[in-house]
Amino acid sequence: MKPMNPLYSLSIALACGMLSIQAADTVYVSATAPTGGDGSTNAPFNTINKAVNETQAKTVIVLPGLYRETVALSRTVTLVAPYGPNYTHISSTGNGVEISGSSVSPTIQGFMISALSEGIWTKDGWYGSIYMANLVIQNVGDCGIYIGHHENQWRGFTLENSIIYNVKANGIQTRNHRQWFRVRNTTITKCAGYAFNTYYDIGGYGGEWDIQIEYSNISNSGRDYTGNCATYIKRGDGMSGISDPKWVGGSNLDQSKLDFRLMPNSSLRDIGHPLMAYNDPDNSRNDIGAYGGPGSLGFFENPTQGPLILGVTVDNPYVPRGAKIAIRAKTSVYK
Ligand SMILES: [Ca+2]
Repeated sequence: MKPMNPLYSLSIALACGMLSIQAADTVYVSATAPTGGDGSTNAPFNTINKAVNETQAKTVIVLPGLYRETVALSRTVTLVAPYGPNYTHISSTGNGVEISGSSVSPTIQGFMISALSEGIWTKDGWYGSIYMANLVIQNVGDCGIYIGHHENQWRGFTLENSIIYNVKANGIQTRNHRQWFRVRNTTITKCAGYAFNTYYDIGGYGGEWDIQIEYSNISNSGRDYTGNCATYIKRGDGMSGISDPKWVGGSNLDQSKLDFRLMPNSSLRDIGHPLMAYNDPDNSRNDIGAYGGPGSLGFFENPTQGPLILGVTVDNPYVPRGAKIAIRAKTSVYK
C-alpha cells in the first residue's frame, strides 16, 4: 500500500478537528441529567465543571437547577443561565466561582451564587478581563466578589445589573495592583462588612485602583465604603441608597423565598443607566438589579405589564363534601 501523503493526512486531521470544534462550540448543562452526557441538548452534562472543562466549548448554557459545586474557570468561556437566577443556583461549600489563568476573559451571566467562602474569587490571573451580569450573589460566608492578593494582575472587571446581598464580609473587596472595575445598575445591600473595601497593601505589590460606580444602589447601613475607597472609587451619576429594594420575596429574604425580582412599585425600576444600550427587554429604561438590562431577556418579568400574583390563600379548606371554598389571590399591577 502506498504510504499516505503527509500533507493529505494533515488536512484530514485539520478537517476532523474543525468538525469537532463546530460540534462542541456550545454545550449544555442540566443538574438533573444522568451522568455520562456529552454536552449536547439531548445529553447535557450534569455539572457546570464538566462543561467548562470541555476545551472546545465557547458557550456553556446552564439549564435550571441547583448546582452544588465550586465552578473553576480557567479559560475564556461564556457561562450563561438563560432562565435567570431564580431558577439557576450555584451553591458551594467553598467558593462559588473561582477564576484563574493567563488571558482568561470569561463572561458569567444569569446565576444565583451562594457559598460558604467567597461568592466569586479571582485567584491567580493575568491580563484577562471578567464580565459579570444579571447575578444574584447572596448568602455568602465571606465576600461577594473577592479580588485576591498580589498574585492577581487582571486587566479589569465589569459588574452590571446584579445584586450582592447578605454576605458575611464585604460586598466587593479589591486588593493590590492597578486594575479597573466598573459597576453599574447594581444593588449592594446587607453586607456585614462594607459594600466596598478597596485595599492597597503599602509596600506590597503596588498600584492604584480605578473603580467607577454609576447608576447603582449602594445601601449598607452606613458601611458603604472603606479602605482606600475615597482615593480610588469614582462615584458617577445615578447613585442611590434605597434600603428597601422591594423584592418580590421581601426585603429580608429567607432561604426558602429567594425571589429578587422587583415589585411593581419598587423605586429601583427605571433608574438604571439611561443609555438605550442598557434598556430592559420591554425597551423601558434599565431596572437596577439582576432582573433588568438587556441580559435579562429570558427572565424579565411583566413584559406585558400584567398582574403579579403575590399570594394565594384558601379560606377554610376543610369543608364537607359539596360545600364551597374560597380561593383568594393578592395581585399587584405594574403601573
Ligand atoms: Ca424598566
